[in-house]
Amino acid sequence: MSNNNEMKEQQSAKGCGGCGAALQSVNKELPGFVPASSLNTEGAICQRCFRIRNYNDAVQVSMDHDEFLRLLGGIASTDSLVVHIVDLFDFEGSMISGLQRFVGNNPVLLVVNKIDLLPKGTNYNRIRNWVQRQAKAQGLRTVDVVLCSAKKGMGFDRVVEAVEMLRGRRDVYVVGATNVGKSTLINRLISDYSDLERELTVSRFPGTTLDEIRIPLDDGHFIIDTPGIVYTSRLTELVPRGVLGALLPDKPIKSLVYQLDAGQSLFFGSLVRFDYTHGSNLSFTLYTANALKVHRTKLERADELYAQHKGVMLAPPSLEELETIPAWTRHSLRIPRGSESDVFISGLGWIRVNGTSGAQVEVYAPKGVKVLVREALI
Ligand SMILES: Nc1nc2c(ncn2[C@@H]2O[C@H](COP(=O)(O)OP(=O)(O)OP(=O)(O)O)[C@@H](O)[C@H]2O)c(=O)[nH]1
Ligand SMILES: [Mg+2]
Repeated sequence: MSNNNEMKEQQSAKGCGGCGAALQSVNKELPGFVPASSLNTEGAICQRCFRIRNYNDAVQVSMDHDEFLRLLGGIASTDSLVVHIVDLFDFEGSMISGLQRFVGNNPVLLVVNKIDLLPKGTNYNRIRNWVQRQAKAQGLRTVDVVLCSAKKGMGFDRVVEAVEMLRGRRDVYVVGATNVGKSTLINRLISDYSDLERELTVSRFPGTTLDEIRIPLDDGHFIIDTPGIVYTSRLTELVPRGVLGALLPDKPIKSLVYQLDAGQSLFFGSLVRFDYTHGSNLSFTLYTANALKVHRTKLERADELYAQHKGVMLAPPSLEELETIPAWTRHSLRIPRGSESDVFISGLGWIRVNGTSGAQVEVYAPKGVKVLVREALI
């Protein structure tokens, strides 16, 4: 009995205002920990959020996948607008497949975030058409598609307009894979369009938000932040956190052009290997984070180079980090004749193959990473 009471005194019905985890003062290692003295303080945030905000700390806690699916599945029985955010830098990697099944008859607004990462001079109309075609091909029914940068504010008037028009008098659920910018987008909505004094925790590491966070709107309805879905088909979910700095762009991508003959290979650190095996001399344009080092070599030397230099000259990851990443699997890809195509590698970016007369490439990527050929984005 007294034990029970003691437990109650150490737990709170409140969720952390930053990440949504239920506040508790029992275990420092678990989500939602706060010292007992702050347990019932209005607007308290947990120690993890405090550390992320003040020290940019990378505290990792894992989210239960079933718990997440339960949360997402619950949306079907509500009357709400669903805002599905995807990351344009990892489009196929961050689309929720089968979203329709979870959200029932509720309308879906597709928000394509992080457009600030595209190279300067990108034609956004073209991108929007591309997104619409891809979404349709994947069977996603959307009431509208909006492109924006939640971080820089680009296109944000359109986001607000679409949300206001489509929600009527309903709640708004913001859903997406981890790290696509859900909390960043809601923070911008709150700070630009309401007087609420609160801030959701955002960080450069996937898995920041841990539970639903309901933020009141002025008509008695809510905008609801949700934890991101973890897809292990994204390279960014498979690598140790120390490697993320080289994978996630934080500035507009400066695309790099490589003129290659068949029989040449590119190494992206020792994370991914790209062999050009058959075709004429072609240009390959790399859209990956500027911080990621690319190394070119002859295909016949590639095995030896990797064996000798993985984790050192071919880095990141370091040798030690490499041990923790799944071994490579090989993807044999055909680039159709006469097409402008991207070889997309989820979490790494993509390689555009220009005006080809047909080509064959082989991509080696950690097992599970989504690799595919698509119509060129840019
Ligand atoms: N370049 C760029 N970065 C962005 C944009 N929006 C968000 N980010 C960055 O993406 C990272 C993740 O942002 P969050 O808002 O925490 O993402 P989230 O979807 O809430 O992530 P989880 O809570 O892990 O599911 C942070 O480093 C943000 O600064 C954007 O429009 N452009
Ligand atoms: Mg979040």
